Amino acid sequence: MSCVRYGVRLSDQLLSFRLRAVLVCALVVFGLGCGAEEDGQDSGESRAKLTESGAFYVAYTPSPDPIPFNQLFELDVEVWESADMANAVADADVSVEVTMPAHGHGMNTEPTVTNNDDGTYLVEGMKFHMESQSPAERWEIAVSVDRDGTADTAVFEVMCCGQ
Ligand SMILES: [Cu+2]
Repeated sequence: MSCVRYGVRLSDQLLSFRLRAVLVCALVVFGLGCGAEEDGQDSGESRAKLTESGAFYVAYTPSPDPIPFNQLFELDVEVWESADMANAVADADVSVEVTMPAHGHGMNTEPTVTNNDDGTYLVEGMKFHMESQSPAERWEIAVSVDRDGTADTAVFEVMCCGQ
């Protein structure tokens, strides 16, 4: 909005045609830039977030990174009490459920989770056997954390594969 107001004010000052053309180009470029940024946020594949009820903060790092298509990969999952990452949660039960919601299926492998007793959890046996042709065909990695009766889940959206 401020861009538009600014443009109108400048044209009121009877700028030369050439200068106005440059200004319009700049506005177009600026607008496209903003749009691309918003698209990026919409389809953003955050690797760290609060669980749905805010009980934990979960982050993951795949290995290899980026995740390869149709090959086994691992996740290094880290769990904290809150987003400030001050206190690691080392004594939780962590489980992972992976689905491709658009197709109503999961993986063909059964991942295992090993507690490293330091707030990190190793997930082995992951494999994405289908590629995401569009954001609708994303995979979702639901990481569930259960500690002392407090259970909460963070769902990560992942496009398969590469980039
Ligand atoms: Cu599928």
